[in-house]
Amino acid sequence: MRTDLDLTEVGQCPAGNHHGLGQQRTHGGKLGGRLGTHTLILPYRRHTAPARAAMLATVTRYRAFSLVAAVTALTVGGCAAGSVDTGSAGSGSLTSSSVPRLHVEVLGTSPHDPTSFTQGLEVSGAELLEGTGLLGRSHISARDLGTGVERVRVPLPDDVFGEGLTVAGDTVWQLTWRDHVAFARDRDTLAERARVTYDGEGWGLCAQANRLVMSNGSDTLTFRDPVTFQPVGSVAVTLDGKPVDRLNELECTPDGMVYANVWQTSDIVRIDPATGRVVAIVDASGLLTAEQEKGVDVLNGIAAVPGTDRFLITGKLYPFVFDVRFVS
Ligand SMILES: [Ca+2]
Repeated sequence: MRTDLDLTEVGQCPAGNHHGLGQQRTHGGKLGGRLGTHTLILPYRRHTAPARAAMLATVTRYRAFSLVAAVTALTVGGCAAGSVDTGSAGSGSLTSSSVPRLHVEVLGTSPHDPTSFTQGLEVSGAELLEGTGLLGRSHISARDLGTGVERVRVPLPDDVFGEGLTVAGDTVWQLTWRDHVAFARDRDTLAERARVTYDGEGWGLCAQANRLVMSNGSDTLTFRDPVTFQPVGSVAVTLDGKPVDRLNELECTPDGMVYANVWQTSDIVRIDPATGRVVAIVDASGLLTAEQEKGVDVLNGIAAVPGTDRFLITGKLYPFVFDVRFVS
């Protein structure tokens, strides 16, 4: 149990990008270091009300998180309210007169752990891999596609916030949000084999034939070597010539396209990574009832089903995984 929270930097809205997020202090860049204020507060600000409640539940496990600190966190969280934090799941959407707007045909549903803060979703063989976030609750799991039975679940260190994942060969790469570390894991056991550091934030990840594609919350997709994880290029994503940022969970499909959840919307964009252009927008709103939406965060998590035109999609704290097709 950690008791050494540093609250001295709490109380101001940090300057920065549209998330209003400052740089996370990693205490010399070492994982497992002292838990910094930003580690708690800034992830908190990134998420909508239900997730914030979940995060507070996590945070209060730390004895030093006093009532004063909690109130301060709520205040700091409010800093972003006027910018992009709309406070509700699935609000906002992209518009375009030149790009097709597709819809979701639901073919089936299956249960999803409603405590899983989904950050990465991918089909590998006969299994569905999922990586989740939140401090103290991040994990990676593999479950049978047919039965839904979970075969293995590996927790991340308590002070690491998990993000997207993808399979490359016999390796599963799993990102972390602001810890600047990607975990290389054994595909079968999901056990950690190595760690590689990278610059900036980690959001979504998918694998093409000879490279990985990674998002960081901006409009930039970074291409990485699938073995070394080193960057080999990048592309800026645009819709009608304008940047599309907040690119989140990713999915690479055999036709060379990259699909991306757009954070804080129910839109999924289909991107041509050769040009960065969005070539279609999928409106995935309306999957949950109004009552079900009260308990969830945002849509996030997309996994193509190999050999079909179907995708599995879900969201953070969603009760279901939806088996869908994207249609006109
Ligand atoms: Ca995916």
